[in-house]
Amino acid sequence: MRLLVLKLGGSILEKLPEKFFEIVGQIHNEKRCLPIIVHGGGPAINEMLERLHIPNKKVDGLRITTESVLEIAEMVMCGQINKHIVSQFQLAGVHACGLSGVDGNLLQTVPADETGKLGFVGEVEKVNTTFLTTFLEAGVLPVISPIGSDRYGQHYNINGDTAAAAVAQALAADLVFVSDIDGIMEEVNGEKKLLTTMDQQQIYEKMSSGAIFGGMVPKVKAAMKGLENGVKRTVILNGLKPEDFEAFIDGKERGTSILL
Ligand code: X2W
Repeated sequence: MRLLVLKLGGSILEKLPEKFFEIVGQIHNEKRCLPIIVHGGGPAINEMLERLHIPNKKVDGLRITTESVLEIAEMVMCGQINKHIVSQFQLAGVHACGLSGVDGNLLQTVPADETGKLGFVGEVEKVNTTFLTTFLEAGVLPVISPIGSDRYGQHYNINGDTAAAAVAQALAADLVFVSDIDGIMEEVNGEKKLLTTMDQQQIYEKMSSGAIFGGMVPKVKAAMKGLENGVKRTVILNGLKPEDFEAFIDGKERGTSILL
């Protein structure tokens, strides 16, 4: 059975139409493939940090995570956002269950940065696929928030794209970044054009020219690392066009595919 990790970014969550959840639900219920959801929550974390007057800074798309930032990231993503997504799927008739990377030791995490500059930002060392498979075999749709734990019980804030790529890699699944754009666009003679594929060289060129920046950096890096390590296919798709999403599931070309 084809496994499909869907990364739902924080900036799209409020915008995703009901139809999107219905289509993923149908795909799941009809076993056309087995979806697994990994979500983010950047904008909601920003909002809560601001409300609580907690300093907030990002470096290359990664949030510097002090103890108080970690507390908020965990509260917002594992609580508010995760439960919101689970509810949306349940309304669409899917048996969904929210998990964080801490539950069942799902995302076994190490610090992302040895220098300590980023604080409690984690990177996934290992995914407990046995635990995850239990849910899939029981017909449950897992909805995963990117908070992980190390062997000492310390929790970490993991970038959502990185977490999604790690899960896709561990399951040798396809990885779809559900976005609010049709894919990566290129400007040709003043007109924006969709790039249907993008390879490693093009990505590096665009990163060094600054055309790919900020939150797009961890996304393309996660995509490339995943592809090098067993992810079958990585695509950036527009979740605001659920019919495009369904077409992709049914084998049609949509969005921007990232290639090695
Ligand atoms: C992210 C986790 C949320 C995330 C953060 O704190 O914003 C790190 O940067 P999006 O909405 O998918 O960007 N973690 C380490 O990735 O959310």
